Amino acid sequence: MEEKIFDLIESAKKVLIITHVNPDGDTLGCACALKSFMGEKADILLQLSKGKSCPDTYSFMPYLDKAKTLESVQNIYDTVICVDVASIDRIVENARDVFNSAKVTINIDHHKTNKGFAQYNLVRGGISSAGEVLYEMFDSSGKEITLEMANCLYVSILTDTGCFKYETLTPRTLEIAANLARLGVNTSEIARKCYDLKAKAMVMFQAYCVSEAKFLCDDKIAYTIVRKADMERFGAKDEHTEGICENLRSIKTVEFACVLKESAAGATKVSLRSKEKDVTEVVKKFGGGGHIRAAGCTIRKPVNEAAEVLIDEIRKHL
Ligand SMILES: [Mn+2]
Repeated sequence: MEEKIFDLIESAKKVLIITHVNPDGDTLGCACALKSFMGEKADILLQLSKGKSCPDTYSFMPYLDKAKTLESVQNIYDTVICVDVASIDRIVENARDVFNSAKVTINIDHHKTNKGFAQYNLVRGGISSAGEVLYEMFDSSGKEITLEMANCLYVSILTDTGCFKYETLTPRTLEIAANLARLGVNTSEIARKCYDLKAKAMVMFQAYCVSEAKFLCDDKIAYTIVRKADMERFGAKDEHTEGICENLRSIKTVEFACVLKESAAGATKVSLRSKEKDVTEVVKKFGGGGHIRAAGCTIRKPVNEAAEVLIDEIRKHL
């Protein structure tokens, strides 16, 4: 499949690279690496809801300033490549039309819940990051990985392994990281850009959300609610909620950590993390997906009601 997809990329005339909604380091790293490789013929699409911008953290990455948005994307692509996109519902609005009308559709991913929604699917469930999957594709092609591509792939791997912490990390992942470092990636600088240049509003807002957390079942379950009014009060942006869940999970007793975020029209977005349990089993009930220790879903209820049904479900898996 690597070879086939590589051939398709080489022969494509106009390519749209689709990142997932609420873009993270992995999807952006893959998109920038692919764009860097393909040059002029490729565009990146950022699926941002109206008035939202790409996370500031990743503004140092190349090509994102010229990325298309859901409003500006046009139906001019013969090939689309989705990167780190777990399912077709993570492609929204105009992007779905572009996807559906493309001659060739490609899906490069590592979510074990990915069912392979494109014509060509390079899906390696359980691999650390989509960036690692993409690295292997470039590596097996024999083409040179430039420093610019290496920087982008390093961002993918660094962020999706939680700084080389998660159990998806294998000797091969570390080998790849070492290869990228040999190509000239400044690993400490990238780590600093991804983790140590946070907005004050983010740190203060997260401290507040953690202080408001509720604990259940002998502190095995921890959850906190992210309310729009609180975000406004702190001047926090959507991207500033990244990391709250991991922070709660880092408490010794906590097995399940959840963040419930007030979303549009009485719906609630849920992020779920665990230490040992498979959280995809929990979010499955609500139509969600993701990874074994990190998954998400949307519950079509206001936050307080959503918290109740979610906690009821989690208790079954304790
Ligand atoms: Mn990923």
